Amino acid sequence: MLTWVRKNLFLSAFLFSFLLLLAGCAHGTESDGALPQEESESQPDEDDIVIGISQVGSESDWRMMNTKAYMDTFTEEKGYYLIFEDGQQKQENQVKALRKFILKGVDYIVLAPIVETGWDAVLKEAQDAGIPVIIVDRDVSVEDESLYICRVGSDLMQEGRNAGEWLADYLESRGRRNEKINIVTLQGTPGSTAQIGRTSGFAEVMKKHANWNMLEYQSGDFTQAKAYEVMEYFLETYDDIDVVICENDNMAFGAIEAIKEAGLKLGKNGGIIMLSFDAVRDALLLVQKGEIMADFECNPIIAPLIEETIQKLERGEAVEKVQYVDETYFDYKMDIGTLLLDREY
Ligand code: GZL
Repeated sequence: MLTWVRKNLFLSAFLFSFLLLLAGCAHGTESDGALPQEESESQPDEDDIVIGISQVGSESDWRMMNTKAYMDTFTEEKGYYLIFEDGQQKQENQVKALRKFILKGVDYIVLAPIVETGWDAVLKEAQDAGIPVIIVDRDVSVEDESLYICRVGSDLMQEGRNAGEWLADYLESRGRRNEKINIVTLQGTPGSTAQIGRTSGFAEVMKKHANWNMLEYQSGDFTQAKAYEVMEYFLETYDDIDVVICENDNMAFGAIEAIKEAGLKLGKNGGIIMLSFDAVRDALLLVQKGEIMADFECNPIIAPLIEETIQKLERGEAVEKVQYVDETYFDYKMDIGTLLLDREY
């Protein structure tokens, strides 16, 4: 596991520096805390479409893939001038970024909101400035839904339902339909759509199974380090955990590390049943090993659908208020090796 962690730390560091390099192709300054980037001297060409993207942060493998897709899609060669701002997991940084985009008079604002609430005022400022806002990835909860044009992302509640239905089928197949099942959940960032949706979607299915017992919910904030600490606490507190739900793969990596250090087993032969969300490459390798029993995909490559939406708006065409990307799931019974061959992330 240590080698695995070292390999992945190297890979993540490489990925992060690669993205920093890539981000250099975009324009803009990191919000406080990250490496400062020079404001680009270049100005948009007359007919460039100027897009301001406010990203949540760089908290997970999923987020890195999501950011890379923006860089790969909104290129200068294709007539885009991209101003990318990393929110560093802080809403105030994202609000600052949106005000910067408004001042610059961008053509579109693309916002990946870290949490659902607290956006009404700044979205009203964008509307008053005549700048269309596209909400991406997670959702916002605002009084007036005309404050944004549309949302492009995942049906996060359905992902939670899918996980619950998969667990019900699995337990049935193992003759454990009526057995008492003790569950703990490592939740994502509190108040984020991914946390709200996955938690409530799974809870909807749990209502149909009186023998399922949710011992506790704790936030791992979508990070591996926090999840490791939370899983250590769960293992010290409960001695009969049957199922661990991790609301993203990076938290599953941390939870698995803590479970292994406690000398406990994972997997179908009497081990802890680990369910996760995102289905990034490193997690699918753990599905292949049977350490994650099932992983519910959250497609990070939403940039192409956002570009399609912007092109429609440029042509004056109407767009759907909510557009979901296609998603599936992977489990221990599947031939993950073959599936990985042509997978983008
Ligand atoms: C889901 C996205 C979540 C991912 C996490 O749409 O917002 O944020 O599941 C990421 O990996 O941190």
